[in-house]
Amino acid sequence: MERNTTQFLDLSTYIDKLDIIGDIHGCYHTLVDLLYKLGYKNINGVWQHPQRIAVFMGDYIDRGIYIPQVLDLIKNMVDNGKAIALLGNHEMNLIGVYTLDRNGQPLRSHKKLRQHHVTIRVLEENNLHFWIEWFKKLPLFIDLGKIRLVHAAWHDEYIDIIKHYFPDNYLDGNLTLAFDRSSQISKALKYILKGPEILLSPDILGKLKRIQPSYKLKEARIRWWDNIPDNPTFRQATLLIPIDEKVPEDIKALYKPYPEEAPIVFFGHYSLDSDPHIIRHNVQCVDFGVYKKNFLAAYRYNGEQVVKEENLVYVPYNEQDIVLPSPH
Ligand SMILES: [Mn+2]
Repeated sequence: MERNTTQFLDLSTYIDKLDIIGDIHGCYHTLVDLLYKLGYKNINGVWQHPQRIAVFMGDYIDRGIYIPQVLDLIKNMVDNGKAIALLGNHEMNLIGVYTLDRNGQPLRSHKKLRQHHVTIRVLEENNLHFWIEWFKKLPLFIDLGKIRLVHAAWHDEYIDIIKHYFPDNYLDGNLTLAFDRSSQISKALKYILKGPEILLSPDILGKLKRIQPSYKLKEARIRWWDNIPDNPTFRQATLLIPIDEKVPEDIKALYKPYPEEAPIVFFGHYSLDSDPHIIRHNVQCVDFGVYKKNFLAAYRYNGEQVVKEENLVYVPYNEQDIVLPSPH
């Protein structure tokens, strides 16, 4: 089997030398700040560390305008064996709006193009198609035994479905089922790339707008790693929703808590707006919301059994990065 160039690096050789970097969303200057802080240098156009490997957790595009620079930097590292880049839900969405089914219809509705307005504006059309092909080759998850890496959420059964459907671990072949919401493979991809969610009612959204004006989603993201109590409140069951009303759905049907004794799982996606902190001994989010002008974070993994606060390295949003609001 021909090896996919984005996955040729044997990460198991670097298991105790990984720098796991959160969602960048076009914030190139902040990324350079973080790489400097981690001891990486630009040598002949390739950012690198003498001993370590970077793992990028997906969501390179949308929101910030320096997307071409971010993509070039990451692809150069990947091509030179200095980094691995995972697929994020934003890249998956972009693939969907530009891939046609056999009737010539996009796999993901063009009504969803608005999410990508910055990406489409800053990439030339040719480059847009080049990058979409590159995204299709990015790994969907990585399981190194001792640690696991995925854009949003880990779920053993869904990972097994993905392994079965995409044995090369990237979005190759016919993607129709992957974007058909009723299929098992689309549910599996949605879980690992977006994490489990609940749709918010207009009533809850209204309350949220008053207490948390920065909240822009229509869904609530479930704390999937937690053993959430029965009949929980939004505050207990979700992220970034400090409301003490009960969740009206059976939350247990929507997610599977991540076991306390499982390997450490690293993910991005959640754009947390607090200071970077440890989530749980075997659960670590590395996305602290750079596009919200918070932090770009990395976890420096050195082979430990439980995550440690001192291995979180982060830099504040760099004002040279320009983030454009999503149109409504
Ligand atoms: Mn994401």
